[in-house]
Amino acid sequence: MSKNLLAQITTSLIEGEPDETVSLTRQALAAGLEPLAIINQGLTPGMTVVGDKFQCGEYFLPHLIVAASGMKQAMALLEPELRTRQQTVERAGTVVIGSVKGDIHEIGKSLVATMLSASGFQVYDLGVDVPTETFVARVKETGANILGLSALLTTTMIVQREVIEALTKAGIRNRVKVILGGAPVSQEWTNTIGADGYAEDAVGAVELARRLVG
Ligand code: B1M
Repeated sequence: MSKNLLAQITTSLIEGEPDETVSLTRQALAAGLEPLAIINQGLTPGMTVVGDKFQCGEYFLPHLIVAASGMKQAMALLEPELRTRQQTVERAGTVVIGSVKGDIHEIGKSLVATMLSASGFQVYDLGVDVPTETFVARVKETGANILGLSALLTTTMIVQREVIEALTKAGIRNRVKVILGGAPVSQEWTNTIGADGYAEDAVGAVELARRLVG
């Protein structure tokens, strides 16, 4: 019965039924399943399959968005339960992310943030049009090991360089891996400004972040 519920949670994510994911998560909690088991044996395997299908071209952006929304809503139910039981999800790493100063494009950045969070990272999403000094301050405060900088405009890409320079000036550049993304950004630009990695899409960003934190 409980194994069946976990398998159904996995399937609901793969099949893009977020309401079903939430309802099954509720049922699993009511049936006495541990929140960690629901995450590790129900939700996470579902997200992994969705990511794999996206990468091999079987799934597209809307599939990712729907699955990530199901996972996020289910996590919102589980997190208070985890706190009550004083359990913690093992975090893959801590990420500070935002769209750089002057850039108000948020959809792609938010998708990356959601996917990272759904993949076990602790994510601090600072939003859009984030001042360079705010990135530096939040990296310091949170002890993040990844900083994600999104830029959708050729005019705001250059701000990614400014943030890296500000991290160096603040003496914390070697503490954090900087990853870049956004339509005009490329691996070449990443190399030019001395960032640590570039990802073309949200699934790539998760893989990159995992690789960088070992
Ligand atoms: Co704007 N816009 N926009 N826009 N807009 C683009 C980016 C543009 C390419 C459209 C075009 O001309 N064809 C163009 C940029 C040209 C350039 O500089 N090369 C452009 C422009 C010019 C502008 C304005 C200047 C227009 C104007 O006012 N004259 C203005 C600038 C505003 C500003 O930021 N200061 C502007 C405004 C807007 C809206 C506000 C209307 C709106 C944004 C609404 C919002 O986000 N709330 C908007 C939109 C929607 C777009 C397009 C149409 C779609 C962007 C989007 O959401 N894509 C876009 C054209 C396009 O891209 N086809 C365009 C879907 C999203 C899932 O993809 O954001 O690429 P994307 O994210 C992907 C990857 O890039 C990657 O993963 C994501 C998921 O797969 N990724 C990362 C993103 N961030 C990442 C970070 C990572 C890793 C991967 O690690 C940290």
